[in-house]
Amino acid sequence: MAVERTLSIIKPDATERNLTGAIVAKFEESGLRVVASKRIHLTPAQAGQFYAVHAERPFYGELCEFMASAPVVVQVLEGEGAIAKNREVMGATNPADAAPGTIRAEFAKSVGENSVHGSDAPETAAEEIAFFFSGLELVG
Ligand code: RTP
Ligand code: MG
Repeated sequence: MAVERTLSIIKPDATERNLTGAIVAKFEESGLRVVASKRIHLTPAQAGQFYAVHAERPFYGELCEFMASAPVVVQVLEGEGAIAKNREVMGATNPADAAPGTIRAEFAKSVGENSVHGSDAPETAAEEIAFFFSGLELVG
């Protein structure tokens, strides 16, 4: 399988509860490598731009408000099949459905406040990485 890069966000519910290290440990234990990382506080407009694909969904307003409610940690993860591997480590969107041992099973508070984001395909991964990082900030 090819080496890929994917965009990860540790969401406000997790940064607020000091779970950044525990979540990064899960990524690293799975074999993913952190090749870029920064802590930022999104504005509601920036969150809205990032999640524009969900603009028509009923939870969009709530999602943008939540993502701007506290700092997030945005990271680029690299590894063999990184996009699928990251989503496996995250677990299902709704923590009630997430497999035991996954980040969302262990840490997520609800389907909305679910601790992490991960890109879902190579095209979205490339777009999402470029949204947050310049090429100079990616250090393999
Ligand atoms: P993400 O994009 O954050 O990695 O999560 P995902 O692919 O598992 O889920 P997606 O369907 O893309 O939804 C994006 C985020 O919107 C929030 N959400 N809230 N209240 C709700 O019913 C609901 N559904 C989704 C979650 O924060 C989800 O991760
Ligand atoms: Mg998604």
